[in-house]
Amino acid sequence: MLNKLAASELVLNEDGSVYHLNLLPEDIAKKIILVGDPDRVAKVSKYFDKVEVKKNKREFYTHTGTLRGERITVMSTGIGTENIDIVMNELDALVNIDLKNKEFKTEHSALQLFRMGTCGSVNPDVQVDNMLVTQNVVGLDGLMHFYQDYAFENEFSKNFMEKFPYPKIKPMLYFADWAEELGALYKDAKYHGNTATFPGFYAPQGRQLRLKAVDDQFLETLNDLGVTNFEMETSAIYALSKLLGHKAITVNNVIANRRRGEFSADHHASEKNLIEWVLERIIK
Ligand code: R1P
Ligand code: URA
Repeated sequence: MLNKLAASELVLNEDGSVYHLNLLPEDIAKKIILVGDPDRVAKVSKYFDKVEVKKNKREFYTHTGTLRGERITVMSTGIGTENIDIVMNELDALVNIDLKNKEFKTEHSALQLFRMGTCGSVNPDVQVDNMLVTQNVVGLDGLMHFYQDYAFENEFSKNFMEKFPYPKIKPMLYFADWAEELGALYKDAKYHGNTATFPGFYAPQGRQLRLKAVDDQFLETLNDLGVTNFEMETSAIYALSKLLGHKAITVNNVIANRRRGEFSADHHASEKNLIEWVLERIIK
């Protein structure tokens, strides 16, 4: 690979910021909270001591400031792994590529990424309005098939790959190799689960409104293979973090129990609880 990146490959805006995130290197901290919903960004940054940077473009809203004296960024990713592809590559470019010269930096910088999201449980015993840290993640979204992958295998992945019964869907599996280092965030989560990430909210997650999903037993089948919960970003966050040399962990608030047909009675209160719970544990 050539060291100097062409203008078509590393695309920059007129002010030198990265194309979609609209950010300059000085706009982000090393510790970054990723949320799906753009409205959640201000709900997080209102806890900061002060907010120094507020920028946005499309669904990507970023606030950077300090919390208890430590620099921190919160950014919205919108929905889906295709957005995570953009977020991860452009965040990495901000710290590991010299944007002016379009050259790779010789020294690597690692980011700490915390996804603070919502999910639906497919284990009937996992209760709504509780925190679930993703230990293993199954990517059923397809993004990582476009990258040179890395080999990953453990008991969960071996069992999953062996028994996965849908030949047209090609899973890829990743895990959190940082979880235990996270102290309270990891320890205090009520659940440590195996998350499945999907390229949609309806049929891909077995929801049937007017259209039929691939299998009426989809939720039960995945739960029998060890999957705890469904959402739409973590596979790409874990996989690209691993490949790019960053640290990532997902904490999702369980807002739906799909097997019981339950949804959080007050998901706004539940979101506030998620924000306070995570902030309390990632900044001392
Ligand atoms: C679907 O409603 C969205 O909610 C979940 C899913 O992953 C998807 O992005 O996460 P967020 O609440 O972080 O957006
Ligand atoms: N987010 C999802 O992707 N699925 C759910 O069921 C709930 C939140």
